[in-house]
Amino acid sequence: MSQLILPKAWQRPEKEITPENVFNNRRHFLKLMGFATAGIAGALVAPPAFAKGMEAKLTQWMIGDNQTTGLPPIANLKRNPDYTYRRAMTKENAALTYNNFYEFTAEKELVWRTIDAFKPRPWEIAIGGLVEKPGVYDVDDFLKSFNVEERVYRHRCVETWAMVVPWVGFPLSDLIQKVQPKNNAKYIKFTSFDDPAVAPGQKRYRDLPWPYTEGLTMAEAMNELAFISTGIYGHSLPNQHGAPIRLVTPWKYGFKSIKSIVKIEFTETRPATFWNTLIPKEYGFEANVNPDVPHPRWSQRREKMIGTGDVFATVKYNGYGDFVAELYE
Ligand SMILES: Nc1nc2c(c(=O)[nH]1)N[C@H]1C(S)=C(S)[C@@H](COP(=O)(O)O)O[C@H]1N2
Ligand SMILES: [Mo]
Repeated sequence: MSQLILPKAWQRPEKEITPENVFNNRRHFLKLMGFATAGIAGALVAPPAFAKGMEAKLTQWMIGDNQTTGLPPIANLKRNPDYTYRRAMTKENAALTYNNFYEFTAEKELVWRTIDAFKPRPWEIAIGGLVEKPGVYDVDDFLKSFNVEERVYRHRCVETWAMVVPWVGFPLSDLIQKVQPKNNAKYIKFTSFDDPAVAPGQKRYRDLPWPYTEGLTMAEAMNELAFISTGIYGHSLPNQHGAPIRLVTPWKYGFKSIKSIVKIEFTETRPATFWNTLIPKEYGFEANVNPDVPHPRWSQRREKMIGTGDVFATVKYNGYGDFVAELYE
């Protein structure tokens, strides 16, 4: 199906895994998942107390009152006023220090501390499958042809934490128009990197269905809300948010918003995806935010903002029904 020629670094290293390791690792990973979930009610209010030496790293990311990462600001950035969020913006230090990025660790407070070996440059992105213009591009060359804007979006993790952050990027539909999918393309599949040498979670939980993958229908992908993010808070993406390029689908649970993309493919059939493969009963392919459909292990009626601990009622489609409800009628 795919015409891609994959660079060596993306190929899964042939590692021997014994059945015993597979079982223990998977059980441990899933246990951590459950544990993290049970901790939600208490955890998120303040950024964690950092171990000695780690404060310096955070300070390095947070320059003065702007709480920026120290990454250079993006010039002439315009905030698109079409997307209202009706909630207080999350402070950057809260978003930087509470992440889901299972390639690194299953513990959200620790992602930012396990991510320095990961290098988002140089980076290649492959476009393939049912598309007129397949190719492998240097990410910076590829991104040059898109105009970035800022959009403030709500984000709702399936595990009930939420945030409001200013993403920098461009509509996914711009990318799709550029690469010209064929008429029989029905889905778009995204693939993250696979490199256990720099990602301790991938090394430890080697039997999970890496690389992380996600997908959308073409209609969802063409919706104006679907966004390719290359930055956050006015600068490029720090590692923990999915550098150098990620997806943002704010009407869906956060796990759909795949980070650190290396491959985008157009397919005729629905692609297998990471969480859906691992636990299909708990993580559906569609995964639209919906307070009326509980997760098998917890209610989805309420959500808690990271940084402040404010609790809100969860809204269908995460409040973006005006944009997307028609896709599902
Ligand atoms: N590659 C990859 N992408 C990922 C994840 C992940 O573990 N790996 N976690 C997802 C989940 S569950 C959420 S809630 C968001 C979190 O994004 P943030 O850490 O930038 O807030 O990223 C999503 N994208
Ligand atoms: Mo999530």
